[in-house]
Amino acid sequence: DDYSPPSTDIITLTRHVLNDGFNLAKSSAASGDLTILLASLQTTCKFIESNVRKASLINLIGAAGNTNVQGEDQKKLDVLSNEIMINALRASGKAAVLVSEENDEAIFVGEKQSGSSFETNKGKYCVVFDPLDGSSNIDAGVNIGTIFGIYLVKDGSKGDLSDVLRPGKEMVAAGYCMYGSSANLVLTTGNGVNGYTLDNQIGEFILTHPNIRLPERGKIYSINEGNSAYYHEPVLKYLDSIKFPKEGSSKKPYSARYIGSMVADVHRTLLYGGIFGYPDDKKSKSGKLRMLYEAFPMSFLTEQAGGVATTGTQRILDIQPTEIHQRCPVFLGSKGDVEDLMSFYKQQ
Ligand code: P6P
Repeated sequence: DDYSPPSTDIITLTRHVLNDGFNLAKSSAASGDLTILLASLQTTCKFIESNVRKASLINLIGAAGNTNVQGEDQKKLDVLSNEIMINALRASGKAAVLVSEENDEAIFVGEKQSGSSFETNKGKYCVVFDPLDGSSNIDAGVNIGTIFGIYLVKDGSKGDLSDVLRPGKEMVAAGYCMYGSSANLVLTTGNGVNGYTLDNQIGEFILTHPNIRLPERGKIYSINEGNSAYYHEPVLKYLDSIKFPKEGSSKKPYSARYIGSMVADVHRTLLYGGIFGYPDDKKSKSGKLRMLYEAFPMSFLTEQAGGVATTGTQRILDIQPTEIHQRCPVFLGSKGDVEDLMSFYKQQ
């Protein structure tokens, strides 16, 4: 019969990061600081998940009345998630600099906070994050998520802006937590990509998707074609090539899947393959997605899962940011598909 006894060897995220050969940044491997930082991030995700889960029940839906640095209406869940994340990361004692999509300026941990009675310890990690990406979808019950990237402060640095204005390839860890039918946390510390599912009964993220690898090619493209009128030539030619395969070629047209929530679109791309894109166009000169806390973490995950992440002409992780909220064009996904896209830029 197909009964299999419940596993008694539960691999939680914390155990997996601690013991299972994760390639932690050397200095942190000894002290376990990254593990403690990731533990505080997990707590944040559990907190946010529980609020997202019951949002409409406790009337959290709807604008909180103020707007964020992006000029978008801040939903109450945004505000809550941002505060939870900042407080948890400060309290971890492992952070030096925080950059949030919801805050105009970077936060330097360890400085006396106005109104707070306690001095928080400063750590050696910088966390850049979008506490609740895709929040415009909250009211419709569409999957949303938390995205984060982690840098080790530069040697000798006490933690300043230059520690976060660095190419994504200098990140030591990155991940997201998607709040959907279950809460899925997907993480890399530079040694592959692993997925964990939150078991609400025991409050632990359990390893459910070990060593996620992108297929060489997929059959799905994910892009907001409502922007087609503004697209540059290479994008239009690429889309044409996958929607109307050349006569006689064995290729079939790709399927279109666009959720409009980056975490959900990237999660599906990592698991099923294909290509996700938010290109620059005649209306948005640098595209829409934020470099530090959307493009970099998702590109790091994509490369660690065997995929490619490009602006169309440049590897995203190589870009040197100059401003914490700057945007960049994004194409990421299966190697074969993204390289096809890049070939249309090369023909320019
Ligand atoms: P559009 C959500 O607001 C978001 O920041 C990302 O999560 C998502 O990929 C993108 O914007 C969707 O943008 O213009 O297609 O609605």
